[in-house]
Amino acid sequence: MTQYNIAVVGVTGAVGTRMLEQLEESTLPIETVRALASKRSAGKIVEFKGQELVVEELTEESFEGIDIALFSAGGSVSEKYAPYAVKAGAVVVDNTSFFRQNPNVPLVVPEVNAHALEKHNGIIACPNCSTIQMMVALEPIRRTYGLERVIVSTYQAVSGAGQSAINETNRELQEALDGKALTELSAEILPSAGDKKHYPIAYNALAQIDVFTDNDYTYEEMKMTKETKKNLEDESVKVSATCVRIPVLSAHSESVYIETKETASIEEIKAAIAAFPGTVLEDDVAHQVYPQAVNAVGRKETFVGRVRKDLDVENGVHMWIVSDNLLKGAAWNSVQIAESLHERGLVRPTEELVYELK
Ligand code: 25A
Ligand code: L14
Repeated sequence: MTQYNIAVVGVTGAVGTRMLEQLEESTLPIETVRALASKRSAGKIVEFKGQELVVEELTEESFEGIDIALFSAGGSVSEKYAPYAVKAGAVVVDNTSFFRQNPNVPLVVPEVNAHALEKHNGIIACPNCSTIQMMVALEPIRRTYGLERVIVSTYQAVSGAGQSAINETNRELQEALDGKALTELSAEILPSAGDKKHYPIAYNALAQIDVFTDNDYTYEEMKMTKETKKNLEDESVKVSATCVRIPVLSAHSESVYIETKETASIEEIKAAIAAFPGTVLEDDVAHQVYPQAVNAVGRKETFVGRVRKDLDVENGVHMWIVSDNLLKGAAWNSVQIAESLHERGLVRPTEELVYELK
């Protein structure tokens, strides 16, 4: 039987370390794993199935003999190196935003559109974490009742911004507990490493994730809009998002309002969610049962609760969607795509390179 050589790019990061864990648990037949990161991390040791792997510096030559390459080291790293991986004969599963809107690149959540893998050209993109968990929760409803519009507000964990944002949050929380005034705390990363000003997240809520675009939405919000349309293969679905960072380390929560095309009862909507792979209905308000971030950490599923009718709009439904942003939102969705590629016989070199080598 075929055994794959797998590369993980950004292996020491918040997402990369989870990718190794998900590969360990995976049904994929794995021959070797190559641990790749920046020069800064080269020489560090990571563990895979009890073996020690030495982290190597990522170069254009890193992908010789590699069948599957998982990328999560930021958009600029994927832009430069993913085409070299494809050229070397690997299939790339990319976690960053760089290739998501490229027409040659399928944007895949396996429960929703695994069929889109069939026409891959060497790179498959993973949607943004906030989009992925919303897609697994909404697809069962969309399939039966149609989806007219989505209005979402997110409550996002800091780990989405990488290990350095986790460290910054813990430092601020400790300083605050030690008595420092909340307005005196310093910040270098959040709300967005790429923006000019930085604000403390300790005991705060920041209505900015990523930088602002010229329509006054942030990139994170516009990613949710565009990626929902591409993943559902439906440009007509209306999507507006407000993305907010809260001082939670892992697991994103979302308040989602939808309008379906066909009228459905709440019982029918709940049954559709409960029957769908990858989602868990956690909704029993009589016993105060609803999804919570702390319970979702370390789990691959997406949890849905507080499902209820809008008070005014006949086809309007509200719900609360929670999932581990580093697992279904990133590492697990990537490994799950690799498993789907394997099951469909799609782990193969690409004949014509359709990406630019830089
Ligand atoms: O632009 P994008 O694609 O939208 O991505 C923006 C951010 O979103 C995160 C991603 O964090 C990035 O910060 N992200 C992307 N997809 C995500 C998803 N689905 C997602 N988050 C959640 N869910 P990341 O942790 O995946 O990777 C980027 C990290 O790079 C590190 N870094 C920052 N500045 C750096 C730097 N590394 C080296 N030099 C610098 N000057 C940083 O955090 C950042 O968050 P880290 O320390 O956790 O490093 C993660 C791993 O990436 C390797 N790496 C970084 N640069 C390179 C590299 N490897 C090879 N070549 C490089 N040039 C690091 O070594 C580490 O292993
Ligand atoms: O586009 O900072 O996949 O929480 C997901 C995590 C963007 C940044 C993406 C964060 C990233 C985001």
